[in-house]
Amino acid sequence: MQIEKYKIEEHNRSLLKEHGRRFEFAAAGVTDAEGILGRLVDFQVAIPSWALGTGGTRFGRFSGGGEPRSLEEKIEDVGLLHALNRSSGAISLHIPWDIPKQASSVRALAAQFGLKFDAMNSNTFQDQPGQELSYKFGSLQHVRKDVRKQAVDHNIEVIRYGEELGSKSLTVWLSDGSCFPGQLNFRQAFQNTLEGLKEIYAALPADWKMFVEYKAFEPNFYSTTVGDWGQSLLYASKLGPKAYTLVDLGHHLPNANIEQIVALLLMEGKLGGFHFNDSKYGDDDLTVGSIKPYQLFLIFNELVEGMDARGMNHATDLGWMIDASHNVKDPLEDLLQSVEAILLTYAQALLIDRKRLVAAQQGNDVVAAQELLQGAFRTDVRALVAEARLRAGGALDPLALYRAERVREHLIKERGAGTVATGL
Ligand SMILES: [Mn+2]
Repeated sequence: MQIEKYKIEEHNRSLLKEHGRRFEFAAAGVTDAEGILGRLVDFQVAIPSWALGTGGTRFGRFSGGGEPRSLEEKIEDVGLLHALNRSSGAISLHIPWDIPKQASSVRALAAQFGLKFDAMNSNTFQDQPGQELSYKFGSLQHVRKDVRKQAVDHNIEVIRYGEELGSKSLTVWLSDGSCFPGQLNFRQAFQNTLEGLKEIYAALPADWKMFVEYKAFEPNFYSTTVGDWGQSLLYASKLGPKAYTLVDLGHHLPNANIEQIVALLLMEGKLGGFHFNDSKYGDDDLTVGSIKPYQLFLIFNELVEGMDARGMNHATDLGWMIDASHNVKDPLEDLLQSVEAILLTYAQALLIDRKRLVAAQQGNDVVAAQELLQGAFRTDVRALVAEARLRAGGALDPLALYRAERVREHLIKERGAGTVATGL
């Protein structure tokens, strides 16, 4: 299913007058509206292939129908999102769920939709059918050398698939850890993992990055071998300049100060990638901005400040990706909401008056600092984001157009009501 260009233009025409009024008002209240619009147009968020189907939990999975049945259909779905919002210009694949049978045709299909291949993701948290050795007791940390080797070989295979597609990074998330005290020797688990990561790192092409993603708990509930940003940074530092820490918003203990983590990782030049989602309790993988939008804003504040301090390009120097998946929404609507939330928050962070914030900090003016941050957070930037989308050729209201075009009904008709996309 694709949405024709003229449909988007028709939709925009019907909303243009009202939008113009709102945009004029919003732009008048902003110092550098054109600069912000340019940055919004450039900012692209990768869509993970596993978010295109309904997410499940360990209790159940409720498919909404019309889920993509193949890698090609996943690419089509991301292409559809990108046509609507012009900000979802990349797809992140997971091996073995998305093994490209013919890389050249998969590449061509993605290019047709204007999509790039973002980070490749390996999987040693499940056993695959026919797999020789089990990851029940971990992969890279495993006490047995042959299991570790199998996990290393898999990651290298993922890099090779990525090379064929034009990806430039590998994300390694390990579920390794232990469920009970005494189960694991922590130092040995760390050393085994480091040794395996080094072998994978050695197989990286020269222009690739490797992201070491951490997570506090789940599926292991006593210890996790890459459990927090300190451990990830330790691995990344020992590995070398192509290795970075990846922050997933849902992978912290409750109330962790993620914005401070982001600031320090950027300071060290070791923040490489970012996974967006939102949560109330743990790794809930809810829609970005649905639970704690102010926290997201504070994180974006540090991202913008920290990237500017190092002269980094906001759009290209970090890997931005959504990593969410859940049970109750149409996944494509959910992704439109998430991308919108990210752009709104990014725009708000760009509004912050940096000079005045520094002055408030230097003068210990706590009240002024808070006023500056919350002043930006409380600014309605929806018309700015919509204008950026309009200029990039997208829809003024992507969600409304998605519904008006009855996309899900079409997908169900085309693919069937009982399709289940590969993924969790
Ligand atoms: Mn993640």
